[in-house]
Amino acid sequence: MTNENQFLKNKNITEENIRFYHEYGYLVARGLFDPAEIEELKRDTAKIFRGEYGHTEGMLPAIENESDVDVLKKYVAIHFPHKISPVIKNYLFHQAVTEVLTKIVSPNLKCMQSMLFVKGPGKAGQSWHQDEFYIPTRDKSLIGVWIAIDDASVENGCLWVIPGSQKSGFIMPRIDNDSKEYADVDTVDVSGYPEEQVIPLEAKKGDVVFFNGYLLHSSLRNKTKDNFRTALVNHYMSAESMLPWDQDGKFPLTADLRDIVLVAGKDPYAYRPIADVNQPYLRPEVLKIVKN
Ligand SMILES: O=C(O)CCC(=O)C(=O)O
Repeated sequence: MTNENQFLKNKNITEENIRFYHEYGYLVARGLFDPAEIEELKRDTAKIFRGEYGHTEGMLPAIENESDVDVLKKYVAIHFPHKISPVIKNYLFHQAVTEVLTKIVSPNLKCMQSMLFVKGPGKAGQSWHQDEFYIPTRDKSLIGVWIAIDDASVENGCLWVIPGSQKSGFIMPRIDNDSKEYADVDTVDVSGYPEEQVIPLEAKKGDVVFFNGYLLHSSLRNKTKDNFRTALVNHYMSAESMLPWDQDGKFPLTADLRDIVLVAGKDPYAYRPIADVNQPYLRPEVLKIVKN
């Protein structure tokens, strides 16, 4: 995709960017996080997986003098790191990110999920999916904010997207996955899309990809020998929409899961208390089918 409107200019979102987002379902902001912010996130990643914010089930005991690389090699990702790390929590409110989100999602904005991928050498990618399959909003406002903490290339497993695939506005059925590229046992079948419409979004550390909750996306296995592909992905939606999210059956279905962080504007449901039900957990290396 050669359309320049996919890129923010000077970190500011323009009318052309907004139109591009609605047409194609994603935007790229080069260098939205500065080197000091990336360094802070990098240090925090090691701290989280070393268990310095507390033990998360499945974390292996720290070995004396173990290097960060050796620690991080053992994991794929942690979900909800913002629940334990004040650094990650703080970055949910990143000003330049919020600026973009309030223009393309809503002036009233809430975050319900963070995920920190380390994806070391050899680790599998995520099969084709739409995030609203997992996190259903009422107004199709879900958006992923994918922050590159390391350079992400085709070789180490960057994001792939199908621009415009969000436009159908429906959730596509899933079939068995037999590709070794992916950790998942199922996937959306994307063979109906022309090959040239399926594109990688390579990124340098500090770049941010914004993508719509209906956009088909995936990532391949990290095929490098010594290269991590660290990325923080935070998910946001309009505060106006309720969030009937049962976490793939983990919690009883409620009309509106209130385990959210209000990031901008007003919360129309502020009369209902905020919940704290999600706990950080390690992403397993192989993922099971979660829904039919
Ligand atoms: O970063 C990746 O490898 C996949 C991220 C993803 O699929 C998501 O955030 O929904």
